[in-house]
Amino acid sequence: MAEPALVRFETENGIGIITVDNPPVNALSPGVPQGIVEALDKGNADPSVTAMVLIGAGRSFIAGADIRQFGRGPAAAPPTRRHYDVLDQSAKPVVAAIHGYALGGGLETALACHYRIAVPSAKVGLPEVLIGILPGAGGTQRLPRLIGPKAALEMITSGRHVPAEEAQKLGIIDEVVPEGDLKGAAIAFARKIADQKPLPVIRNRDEKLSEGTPELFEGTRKAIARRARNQRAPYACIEAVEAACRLPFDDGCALERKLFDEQVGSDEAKALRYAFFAEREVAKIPFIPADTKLRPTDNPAVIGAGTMGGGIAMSFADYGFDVKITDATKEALDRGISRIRANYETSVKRGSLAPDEMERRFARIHPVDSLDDIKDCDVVIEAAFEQIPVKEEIFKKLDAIMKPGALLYSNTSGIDIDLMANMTKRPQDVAGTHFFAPANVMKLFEVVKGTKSAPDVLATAMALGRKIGKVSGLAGNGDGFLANRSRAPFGMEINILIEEGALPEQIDKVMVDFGYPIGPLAVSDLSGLDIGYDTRKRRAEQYPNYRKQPIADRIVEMGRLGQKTGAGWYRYEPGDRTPHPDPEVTRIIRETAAELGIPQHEFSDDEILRRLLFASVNEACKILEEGAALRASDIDVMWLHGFGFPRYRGGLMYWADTIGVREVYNQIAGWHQRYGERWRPSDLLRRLAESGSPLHEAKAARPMP
Ligand code: 3H9
Repeated sequence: MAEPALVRFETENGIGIITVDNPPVNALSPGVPQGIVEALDKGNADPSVTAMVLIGAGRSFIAGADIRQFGRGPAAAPPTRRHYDVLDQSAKPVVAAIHGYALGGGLETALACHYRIAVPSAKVGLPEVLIGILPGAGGTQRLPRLIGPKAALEMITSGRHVPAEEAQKLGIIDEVVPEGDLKGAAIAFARKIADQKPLPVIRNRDEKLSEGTPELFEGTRKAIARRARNQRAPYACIEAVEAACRLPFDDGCALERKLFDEQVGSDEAKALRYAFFAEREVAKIPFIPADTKLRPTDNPAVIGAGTMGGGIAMSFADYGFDVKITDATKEALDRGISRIRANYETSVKRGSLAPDEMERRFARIHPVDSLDDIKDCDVVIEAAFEQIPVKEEIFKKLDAIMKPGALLYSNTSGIDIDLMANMTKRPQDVAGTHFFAPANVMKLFEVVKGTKSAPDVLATAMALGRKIGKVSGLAGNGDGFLANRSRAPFGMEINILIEEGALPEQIDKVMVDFGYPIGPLAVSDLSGLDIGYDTRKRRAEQYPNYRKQPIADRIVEMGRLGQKTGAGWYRYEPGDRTPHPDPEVTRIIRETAAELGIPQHEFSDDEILRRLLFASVNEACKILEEGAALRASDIDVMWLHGFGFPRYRGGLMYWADTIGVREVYNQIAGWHQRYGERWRPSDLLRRLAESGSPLHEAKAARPMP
């Protein structure tokens, strides 16, 4: 059977309709640009055609170049006529009819058309910077000519998706048309143009630019410096827009192309492309069919109005859900509701949330007195105290009152899901849905599989996470599940390094230079050191071999709980969050180390980085060995969205591959000899090193229990 055509051409009422049909997102894969060129040639050659419409089949206009083709070397024969140029030069006007997404090369295609219309739900953008490149098909030259360099610079350096109505205000879209019959509206629009004499073929390459001042570009460079640290793509974007203001169109395009070619094969671009595809992969659970029927989740409830429960309720409200929330006492519930309100008010004060939108969201959060008030909910997320008797009481009660088929999820970060599942007569309906603090901000949503969790209960949890703007990933039900377990050795190694003579400020600097937005010790001060202290105490009681962290304990026992007490690993001035290195902390470290007889060393930055991250790489391999993670790339996604790992380094395992699996293994094996058992290399790591297979491509060694 012949392959279906990627691009179709037909005529309707004197208008040529060019339809791109390359599911799922109409990427500009090989064959699509050529198809557009052929269709344009047909339309221009056909005397009955006066204007043309370019439209996408399925759910989108065109989502951009086919990212999978990047890094595969040059195409066998680069096209002699690029569809952007052929569009631009078409003698007959072409109207881009946009629904879904017009992104990257897709928006560049639309910009090369002479008119653009869109439905209100459509989004346009040049998100190339997010995959480590810059627009490479004239976007940096056409967009500033269309909407001015300032607005173009903002769109191109942020990569954000701009909704149709805003795009119309900016001048990208000529007309927003009602949803429903985009093709009909585009034909009508094209007819209106075709009736004019001479034919108005508007090419924005001809526009002149004026307002691009050196201050604008310097100001943008300064403004992005923090988030663009260690990256080149955002600066290449600025350079290309700057060129649009100073060079003729074709010269600007040549510079843009040169920068694009330099950037597309860079380590930064490779890592960001990897992250993009890893984020799509993490959504797939190989042992659950993709067409599994999901359970309803329209009517959620949260149990526990503490910091986590409140943040979870906000996550629902932020994405349009009406959510019920309850707590054991009226006081706790009232306190929780006040905290939610205060959190929203902070966002309003910061300017990130409009006051009326805040009221809308707040009104979706419904406090209720007791568990009986949530019995008809489709889904419950339990976020009560992390104590087994508390969980027992709640799950037994839920079992007794909830309607059949209701989803019983727990936000626990440390309690065995099976324990809770087995407190009910419906263990198949129970699973973990682990949020990361602050729950309304952090994107990671760890779905924890209990031994008896039903496939549709897991699939629904994964989908629910996505519905509230999270990145869902599946974890096995081991101690610490997946994300926290893989990070625990990183935290432990920080404390050991400090005992051995590294200072908090040195460790934080290494990690910030590496790309973290903030160092791990400054983060601990921000969240409060008492949380870790309590966890350590619990673990020490639970596990007799648990390695104590005497310096961290001593800091807390001195009343230094972090920012909230004005001192932790650092000291703080009143009303100021800047961490200042504290000689008192140095004294505690030196004194405690001397008492314990731990020799002190100087550490190079590289040694610190490797000690911290390799410890976690080894643990991640053990997790894969046990089948508690499906794929190494899932672990990477969890580090990106749960722990602020720098995205342009791909993720923990991807980064380790940039060092080399053999080197990572040899280093860990060496430390095993030197420091003992905690560095015992995982078998999986050894096997990967022996075969030279990349860490980031590793899969679970056995099925998830
Ligand atoms: C570019 O255009 C460069 C030009 O300037 C210059 C060229 C010379 N390519 O995300 P989803 C796949 S750079 C290949 O789950 P959604 C995706 O992997 C490009 N594949 O759907 C997934 O596959 P699978 C600039 C792509 O509805 C499936 O489509 N454009 C591409 O949640 C569904 O994706 C971008 O950066 C692609 N471009 O979100 C846009 N896009 O089912 C990148 C998607 O096998 N794309 N796939 O896992 C997106 O941001 C989102 O996919 C989008 C839809 C918002 C469009």
